[in-house]
Amino acid sequence: METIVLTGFGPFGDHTENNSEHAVHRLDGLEVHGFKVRAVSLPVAFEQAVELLDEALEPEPAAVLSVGISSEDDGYQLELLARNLRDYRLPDAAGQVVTGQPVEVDGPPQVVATLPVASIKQALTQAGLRAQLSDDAGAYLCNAIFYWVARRVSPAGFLHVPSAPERLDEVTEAVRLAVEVTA
Ligand code: PCA
Repeated sequence: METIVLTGFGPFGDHTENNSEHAVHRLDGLEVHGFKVRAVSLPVAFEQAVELLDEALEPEPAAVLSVGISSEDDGYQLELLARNLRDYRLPDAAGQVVTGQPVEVDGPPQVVATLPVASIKQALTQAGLRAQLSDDAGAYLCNAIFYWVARRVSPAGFLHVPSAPERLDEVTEAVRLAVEVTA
C-alpha cells in the first residue's frame, strides 16, 4: 500500500510539548482511500532532522504533509512556499543559533507547496476551524523542513497548527482532514 508520510516536531524553546508530534503519531497507521499514514517525529535541529527525514523519504512516499506549531497564531496556516533560508535567534534543540544560512547551498530561492492547499483550507473551514493560506513559513525549522521535503517529494506541503496542548484533539482532527483531502 502506498504511504502518506506525516512529519511532526518535538519540543523546542518554551514548548515542552509539541502538538504536531502528538497529532501525527495519533494518526500513524491510519488507512485513508487506499493510502497508509506513516508518522515521523523530527527533532527541532536541522542536521538531525534532515538525516531522519532522508530515511523516511526512502522509498519515496506518495505524498508528504509536514506539520509544526505556530507560536504566533492560534489558527491553521497552509504554507504556500518555503524559502531557502535558515535564520534564527531562538536556539534549536541542539542549542544552535543560525544567521543567514541557506537550507540548501545553491538551491532555488523558494519552492512551492504541491499539495491541494486550497481544498485542504476549504475542508478545515467547513469543519469550523480558522484556516488560511500563508506565504511566510518563517525562517526556523518548519520552513527548512518544508523546503527540504518539497525539493524531494511531490506532492508536499506544510501545515502550521495551534500550539495550545489542550487543543490536541482538534489539531489531530485538522491533520486527519488534510490527509483525507490529500488521499
Ligand atoms: N514549529 C517551529 C519549529 C518546530 C515547530 O513545531 C517553526 O514554526 O518553525
